[in-house]
Amino acid sequence: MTTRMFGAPVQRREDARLLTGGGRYLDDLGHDALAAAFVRSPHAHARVLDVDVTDALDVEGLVAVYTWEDLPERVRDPLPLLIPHPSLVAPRTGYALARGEVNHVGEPVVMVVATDRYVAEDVAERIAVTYEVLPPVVGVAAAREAVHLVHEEAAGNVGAHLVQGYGDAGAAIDAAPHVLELDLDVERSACVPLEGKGVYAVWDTDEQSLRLWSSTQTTTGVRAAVAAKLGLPLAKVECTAPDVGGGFGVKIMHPWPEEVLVPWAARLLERPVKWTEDRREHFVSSAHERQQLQHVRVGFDDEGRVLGLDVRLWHDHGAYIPYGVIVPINSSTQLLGPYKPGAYRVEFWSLYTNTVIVTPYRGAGRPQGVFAMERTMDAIADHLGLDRADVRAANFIQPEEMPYDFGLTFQDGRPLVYDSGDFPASLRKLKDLVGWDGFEEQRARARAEGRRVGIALACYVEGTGPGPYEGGHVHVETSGRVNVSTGLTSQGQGHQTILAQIVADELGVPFEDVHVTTGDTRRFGYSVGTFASRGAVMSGSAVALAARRVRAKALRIAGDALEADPGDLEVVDGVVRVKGNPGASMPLGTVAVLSNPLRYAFDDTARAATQFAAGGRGPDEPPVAPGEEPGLEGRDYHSPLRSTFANGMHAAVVETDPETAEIRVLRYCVVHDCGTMVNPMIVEGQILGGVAQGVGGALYERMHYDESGQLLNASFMDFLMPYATEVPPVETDHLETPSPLNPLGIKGAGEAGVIPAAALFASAIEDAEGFRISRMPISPSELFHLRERFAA
Ligand code: MCN
Repeated sequence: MTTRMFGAPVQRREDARLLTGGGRYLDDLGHDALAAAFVRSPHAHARVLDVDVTDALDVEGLVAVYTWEDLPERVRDPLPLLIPHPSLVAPRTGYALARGEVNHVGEPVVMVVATDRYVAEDVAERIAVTYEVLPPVVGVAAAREAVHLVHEEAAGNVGAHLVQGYGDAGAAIDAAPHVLELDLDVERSACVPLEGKGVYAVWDTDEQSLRLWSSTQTTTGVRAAVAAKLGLPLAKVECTAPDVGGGFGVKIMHPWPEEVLVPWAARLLERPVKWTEDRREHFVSSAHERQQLQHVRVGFDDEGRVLGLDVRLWHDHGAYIPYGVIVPINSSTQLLGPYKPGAYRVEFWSLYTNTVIVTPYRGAGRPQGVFAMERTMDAIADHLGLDRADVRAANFIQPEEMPYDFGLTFQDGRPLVYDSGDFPASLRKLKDLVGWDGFEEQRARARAEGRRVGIALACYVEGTGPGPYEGGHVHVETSGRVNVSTGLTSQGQGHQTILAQIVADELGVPFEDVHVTTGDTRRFGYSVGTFASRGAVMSGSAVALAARRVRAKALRIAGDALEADPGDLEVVDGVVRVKGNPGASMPLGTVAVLSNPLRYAFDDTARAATQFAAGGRGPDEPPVAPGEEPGLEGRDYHSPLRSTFANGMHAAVVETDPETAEIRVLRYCVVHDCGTMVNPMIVEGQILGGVAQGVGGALYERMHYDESGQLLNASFMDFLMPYATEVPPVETDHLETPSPLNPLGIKGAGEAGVIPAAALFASAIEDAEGFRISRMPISPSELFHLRERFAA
C-alpha cells in the first residue's frame, strides 16, 4: 500500500539545503550588476525645495542620478492603490521618488546608480537636498487631534472611515444590567524579516524584455505592476523570487518604489541593476503595523453574556494608504472571535501620520482586535467575579450554529460567515492542557511564597485562504518524475513539501518523485500570492484539482492500452494497474509516453515500454484522442466562495519578579484548529514562529518615534527582538474541523500563532499583579512604573 502523505509529519525537504548554506537569496545574485542607493528624507514632513548634485558628479564610478523630474510618465504617477474600498475617503499613495514633498523619514527622494553600492552610497551623501520642514503628525493620538494635517485633502487626517454592525448595540447596552468601558492602546511594531527587500533587473536589448528577481511574496504582482509602469507587454516581463528570508506581510505586492525604479533604470541604462535594502532602510522605509487606539463599551447580563458591544478604533496607517483598509477591517470584524454579542456596532477611522506606511503584518489587524475583545472578556469576568474561561464559554457560537453568518462584510468584500469550528471542544482541550481548573491552588501557594504568578487564556478566529483564485499545474514526465508548479511564492512555509504531499496522494505516486516550483512567473503566471494564510488552502486545493485531472487522463489512456475500464484501474506507487490484477499494469511515465506523439514516434525504447506494459498490445498510433491535449499534464484553479475560518485558543502562565518586574513565561499552551492538516509538523513550526513574533510584539518590540518623527530604534542594537532564549517552549494540541469550502478541508495556519499573544500576556500579567493592563507591549520598566502608580 502507498503510505498516505496528507497528514503525515514529513520533514521539510527545503531544510537540508537552507541549513547547510545552500540558500540563494536576492543579494547572492547579480554580482556584476550596477548598484542602486537612495537619498532618503531625514524629515518626517517637509517640502523638497531643491536637489543639488554638483558635488556628486565627479565621484568615480557614478553612472546616473535621478529625481522625480527625470522619471517618464507612468513611473512618475502615484504608486497604485492596491485594494480600493468604499470606506476610503481620501486615499493617497506615494510616488516612486518624492514629488516636491516628503511624508516620513526614509521616503526616497533621489536614486543613485553606480558601479558599486559603496560608490552609490558615497554619491548619495554628497547630494544636497534643501527642505522646508513642516510640522509632523506622529502617532495615532496626534493624528486624531488633527492639530496638523499630513495631507491637506485629508480633513482630520482621516484616510478611511467605516461603520458597520448588526442590531441596535446602543440600545442593548443601555438596557443591560452591567456596562463597562475600556480604553486600549496597541503600539506600532513591525515584522522585521531577517532578509530585507531587494530587486535585481536585467534588460535584454535584443529581446526587448526584462528579467526580474525580487525578494517578494508575490512575483506575479511585481511582474504585472512593473509591466504596467514601464509600458511593457506582460509577455516581456518575468519575475522570480529566489529564496526569501522572511516576508511576514512586508513583501506583498506594492509595488515598492525600488521595484519600479530598478527595472526602469536597468532598461534605460541597458545594464543589470540591483538594490538590496539595508537594515536601517528597512526600518525607516518599508512598512510597520499594529498601532491602534480602541474604545470599547459593553453591556452584559449576570452570566457575562454580551448583550451589546460598541467598539471604536483609530488606526494609524502611516503616510500613505496603498493597502486600503485591510488592517482595520480585519480588526473590526475579527475581534468578534468565537463570540456572538447580541448586538454589535463598530466604527473605525484610518488615520494618516508622518510615519512609515502600514502593510498587513502577520495577523494583520487581528492582534489589536483580539486585544480589544479578550480584554473585554476579562473585564466582564472580573466585574462579575466569574471565571474568565466560563465567561468566554457563555458567549461562544456553538458548533450546531455553523455556518454562522454575522451579517457583516469581511475584508474580501464578502459576508463574514464562519464555515466550521467547535469552540467549546477547543476550550475543553486547552483547559486540560494548561491545568486551568487546578490553577487556583497553585497561584495561592506561589503567593504564599511571595511569588507573583498569573494564568490567562485568549481566543481568536481568523479568516484564512481568501480568493479570488490560485492555480496549479501538474506534469508527469516520461521518466515518471512529476513536476508541480504554482504561482505561490515561498518564504519558509514548506510549500515544496506540502504541495508534494498533496500531489503524491492524489496521483498515487511516491512523494520523492514529486518536485515543486514556486515563485517563478515563467513556470506559472497566474497567482495572487502568499499572504493571508492562503497558501495551503488555495494552492493546496489547486494542485489537488490539477492532479485529479492528470489522474483521470492517465486512467483513460492506460485503460485504452490495457483494455480495461478506467473505473477498474488504480494508481499505486506510480503504477497504473487493474484492481485485483496487479500484473496488468503500466508505470505513469509510460502513460506519459503514450500521451506524447513525438516521443512515441521517435523513441523506440519508450514505445517498446508501452507495448510491453500493455502485454504486447500497445497501440500503433499514440492514443491522443482528437481534441485532447497531448502530454500527461493538467492545470486547474481553486476559487472559493469566501474565506475559511481557522481558530485557536492560547493559554499562558507567567511569573513577574517582585523586585525587577522581569516577566517570565512559565508555560505556553496552544489548541489550534486549521481544519485538516497537510503536515502537522509544519503547522506546529508555523505556530511556534507566530508565537515567537507574538512574544516579541507583547513584551519587546515597538517602533519608538520621537516628536519630530525620527525613528529612534532603527537598528538591531535598539529594536529589541526576542532571542530563542526568550521564546518559551510551546505545548500544542490540535482539533481538526474540516472546511466545507475547499476539496481538502484545509484552513490556514501561517499567522495564527501571533494573534492572541498581546491579549494573553496582558491578561496573565494582570492576573499575577492584580491591576489592569490596557496598553501593549509592556516592558519590565513599564510594569515597574505601573506598580508604583497602582500602589499610590
Ligand atoms: N499547513 C498545513 N496544513 C494546514 C495549514 C497549513 O500543513 N491546514 C502548513 C503548510 O505548510 C503551509 C503552512 O502551514 O504552507 C502555512 O500555512 P498557510 O496558512 O497556508 O500560510 P501560507 O502558506 O499562505 O503562508 C503565508 C503565511 C503568512 S500570511 C505569513 S505573514 C507568514 C507565514 O505564512 N510569513 C512567514 N509564515 C511564515 N513563515 C516563514 N518562515 N516566513 C514568513 O515570512
